[in-house]
Amino acid sequence: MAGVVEINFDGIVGPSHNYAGLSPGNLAATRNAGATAHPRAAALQGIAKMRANLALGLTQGILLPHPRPDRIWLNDLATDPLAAPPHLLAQAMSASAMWAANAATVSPAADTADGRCHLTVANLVTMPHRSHEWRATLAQLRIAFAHPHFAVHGPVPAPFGDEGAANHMRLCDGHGGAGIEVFVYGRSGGAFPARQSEEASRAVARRHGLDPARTLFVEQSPAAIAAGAFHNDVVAVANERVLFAHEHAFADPAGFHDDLRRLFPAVEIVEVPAAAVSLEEAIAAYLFNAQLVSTPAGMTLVLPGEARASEPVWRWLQAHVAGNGPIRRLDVVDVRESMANGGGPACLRLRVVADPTTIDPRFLVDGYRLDRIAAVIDANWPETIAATAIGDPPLIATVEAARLALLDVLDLRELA
Ligand code: SUG
Repeated sequence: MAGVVEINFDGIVGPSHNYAGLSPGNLAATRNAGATAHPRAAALQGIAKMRANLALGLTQGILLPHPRPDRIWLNDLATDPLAAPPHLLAQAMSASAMWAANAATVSPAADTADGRCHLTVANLVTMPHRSHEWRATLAQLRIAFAHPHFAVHGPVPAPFGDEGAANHMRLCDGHGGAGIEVFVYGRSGGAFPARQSEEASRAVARRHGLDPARTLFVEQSPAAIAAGAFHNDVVAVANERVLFAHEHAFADPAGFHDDLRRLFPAVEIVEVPAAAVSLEEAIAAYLFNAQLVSTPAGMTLVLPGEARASEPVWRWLQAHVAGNGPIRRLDVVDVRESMANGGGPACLRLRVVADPTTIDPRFLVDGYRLDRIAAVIDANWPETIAATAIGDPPLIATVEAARLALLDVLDLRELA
């Protein structure tokens, strides 16, 4: 199809962004539980990242903050923001929808039986604060991808945990061509939950009409989950022919690599050995939670500032770029407010391969539209949220009004 490109849809950081420590197994979020958050700065950091992506020549989209607190969810639990116990209120107030990599799994049209681009909204059932995201995500996906070129699916039923694109990779010769889709699941039993179940991954592949001969189901290494890789995208990322992963990302790396080479002989596997960067260091610095993107200037890794601050990580990257490796450029962005909750550059975006003219233009941005969004954030997002203030009625009123102001500017009042 003419005009097919990869579009990164970034979740705009919502006005309720806070540090409540709601995600066991996500070490950054646990470490920062109780800290004071800066929603305005967080959202502006996200906007700056989008501007950097535009400057790289990429097509950029957005997903919007969800209604917070989630009154529908609280109502289903027979409570409301004034009466809810603190843990439920914190779960209803989370801005976790900013991590758009967990919004859905996307299979581009070139991979599917019916030639449409399929999206399955993630159920996120493992974490209570994320389990209620799917409804507001689905509402947006149905608007943004209403064109018949797309098929938008509801969530895989519980209890099969599905965390969306964060546990999915695609290797291909060019984004518009047919790809090999790789679903990475975890097995439970360790200290931390394995959020992606094999059952959910297989269900998504069936729904999307993927060719079983071009689809792989790969187990995440229990050691990676134990070290804090609560999603595969914390230890691996793929783009076009390149798989970039830590040595200990997968339970059986040799078997996975063999399968991949058999299905896609052109694959270039860049594995970072533990001897150069330990699993712990890679997870702390979010080396792999980077956007690996194709740009006119060559394949670029969009990294968080924390990766540059890590001596072993930066040394490895410098050596790779200086050598003949497939990653040609490094681009560093500051997303530290999101990082403190375990969300790096790759968590903040959902990749969709499609012709931009088939997408509702209200979900696409250029510099001018980002200026307008930034102005709304500047004027309406709280400057700080202390963990003890999450349930304060004046804060709730500010958060709700801020989101409505954004919907107005984007002409998306139907999401109110
Ligand atoms: O699900 N953090 C998110 C981070 C998600 C990162 N996404 C990807 N790796 N793709 C999570 O653990 C913390 C929220 C809190 O504790 O308040 C949180 O939900």
